[in-house]
Amino acid sequence: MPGDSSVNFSVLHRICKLVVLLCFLHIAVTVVFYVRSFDFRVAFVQNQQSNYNIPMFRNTNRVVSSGLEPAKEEKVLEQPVKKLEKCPETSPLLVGPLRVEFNFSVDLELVKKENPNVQPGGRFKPKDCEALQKVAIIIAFRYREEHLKYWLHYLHPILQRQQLDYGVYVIKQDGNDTFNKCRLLNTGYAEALKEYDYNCFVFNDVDVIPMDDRNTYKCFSQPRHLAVSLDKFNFRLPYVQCFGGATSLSKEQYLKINGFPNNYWGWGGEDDDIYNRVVTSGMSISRPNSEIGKCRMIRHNRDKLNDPNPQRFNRIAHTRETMYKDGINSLKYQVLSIQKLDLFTTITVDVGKP
Ligand code: UDH
Ligand code: NGS
Repeated sequence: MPGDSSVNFSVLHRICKLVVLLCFLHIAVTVVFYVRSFDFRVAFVQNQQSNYNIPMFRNTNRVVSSGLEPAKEEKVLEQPVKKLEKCPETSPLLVGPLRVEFNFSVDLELVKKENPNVQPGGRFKPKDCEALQKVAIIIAFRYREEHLKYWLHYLHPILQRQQLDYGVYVIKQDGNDTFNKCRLLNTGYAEALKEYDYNCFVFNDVDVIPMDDRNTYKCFSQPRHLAVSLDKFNFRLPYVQCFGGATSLSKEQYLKINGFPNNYWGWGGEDDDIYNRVVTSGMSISRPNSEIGKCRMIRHNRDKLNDPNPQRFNRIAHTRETMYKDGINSLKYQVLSIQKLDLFTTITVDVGKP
């Protein structure tokens, strides 16, 4: 019958349609599963290829939001922390002799812009290699803001080129009593160590600027005198025991001499006492040559509250007897404030009275 055959045909047509639909569905499901398993395999291969163990990956929660709905937390697998190679013994970034002048005024905002890699508190470490030393630079300070600006302007670029992992600490004596440079330097040593595992300490007068970036602000096998040829002494060492202006001591060397004397109030002699400590401890002074060791000192008048200390000659005559009683092991101070500024950390301290 013609009616029957048309019914049969329509049924057949529907069955065919269903089969085609099922086929599409099957293909779609297969594709979805295939793509998912592909993602997983890529992730697995990446993990296998990495040299690092799972703890090196930090699984952090990143907040993502389209801006229209509340931020959601999304798990993001961070890149592995790359182990950097050690920096070379001599930095390839050094340029040698530098022009150092003090006939312009320094804008610290500009210094900050020119040194974008310096972190708050005056901290820096090279990005491409692991620094050989962790250096805390300590400056004893009071009423020398203009000098400090020059120091920051010149030193930050030099220290970065020297590929050091460094921090700058300006230790400011509070109040109006006689200046005590060594108590401030000892305080700087103690406070810097609370913040980071420094293994080298540079003690730099705020008005002394190196004129050659090959004069590396790091530590050597013997305590180092860095400011060896100052312009004010016609680029000569004024006397062989001279150990002032800028020096570096490793943590070990500093502890071996029991740090610096705490009882020199006012100007003079404290650097000679440190020299005596070094020699008494069986160490010697290391120095760069007089070309590399050239430095400029900012000319200035004698500071108020830092008159020559009349007791200094008597004190340096007795370093040997006093050095193990008076030093970092007997240091007393009170921190009044710590400020992390853009280009340095400033610590204001009460170091007591004479
Ligand atoms: N310092 C201060 N404020 C002071 C005194 C000293 O910040 O009031 C710091 C500063 O880092 C300075 C360092 O301590 O660079 C050494 O100071 P100093 O007085 O021992 O040495 P400086 O060579 O001056 O700077 C010596 C007196 C120069 C008199 C020159 C007269 N023409
Ligand atoms: C010596 C001082 C040192 C001082 C050096 C340079 O005489 O503390 O001169 O001084 N020693 C004594 O007084 C015992 S300077 O010309 O840089 O002001 O560092």
